[in-house]
Amino acid sequence: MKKELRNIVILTGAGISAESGLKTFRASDGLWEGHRIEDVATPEAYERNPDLVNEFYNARRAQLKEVEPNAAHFALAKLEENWPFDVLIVTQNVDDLHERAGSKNLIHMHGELLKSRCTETQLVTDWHQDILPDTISPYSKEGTLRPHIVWFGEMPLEMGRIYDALRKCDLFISIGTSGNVYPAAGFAQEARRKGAHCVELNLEPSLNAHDFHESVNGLAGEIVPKFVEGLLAS
Ligand code: BJW
Repeated sequence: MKKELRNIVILTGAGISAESGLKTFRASDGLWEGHRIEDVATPEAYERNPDLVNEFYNARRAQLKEVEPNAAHFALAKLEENWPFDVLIVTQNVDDLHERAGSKNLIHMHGELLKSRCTETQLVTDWHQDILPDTISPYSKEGTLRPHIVWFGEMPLEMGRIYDALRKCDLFISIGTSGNVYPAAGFAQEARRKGAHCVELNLEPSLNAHDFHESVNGLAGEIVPKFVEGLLAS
């Protein structure tokens, strides 16, 4: 790394939460086991069978109470606290482990398990219990509540702010994501085009590993704290 590093953008995916006990999506024992992805992660599937989709997210919401952030989440919070310039975490994860570890500057681009959205007004509210067939929206007479989750074919959240940060960052780090899902899988290319140094920290090379200047393969709980220590010492 030659140029001076100031602003950092970090993309995280399911792999960062794996050592906390949350399943990833595309491992052989992944989250979609028992559910075809198109049965649970599209707006059409939700219209067809809201109960199935709600059950899937109710179970994952309940599981959040049983897991804790791991060393990788804590290392990123430490980086944000001690780095003299901007650190933005853009997570594809819908869990709340980054915030529980202490990260503050955080975008959940695929939504949050602990929020629900009114189907009429699109208003978002904190939601910690199950969403049931008769759960009515507090915001409208007609509306129901749906999980505040970005499904395939829907626009990820806060894209303007994310691309702005990607264009201004000097270092882009991708952690625990397979590079299967866009637009997140295109972030490294965008940051690199604007001159950022790009690093991948993942168990195995992702589909877009060629977009990175540097790759470290291993468990996030081990390689992320080590990488952060190196940055803070630089
Ligand atoms: C470890 C580890 C350890 C394990 N330590 N590492 C054709 C071409 C290009 C794009 C498209 C296309 N057709 C359609 C599209 C767009 C589509 C898309 O990308 N489809 C692909 C399947 C091709 N994308 C969209 O639709 C997105 N919206 C969009 O593009 O909007 C634009 C637009 C919209 C409308 C009109 C016009 C334009 C929306 C995407 C929404 C994704 N939603 C999901 C589910 C919801 C959240 C939830 O239920 O939790 O988000 S899908 C799922 O995949 C989830 C994840 O956030 C996302 C990414 O997965 P992730 O995190 O990478 O997990 P894995 O399992 O894949 O990988 C884990 C990695 O960790 C692995 O590499 C392991 O090795 C590693 N690992 N243990 C370190 N301990």
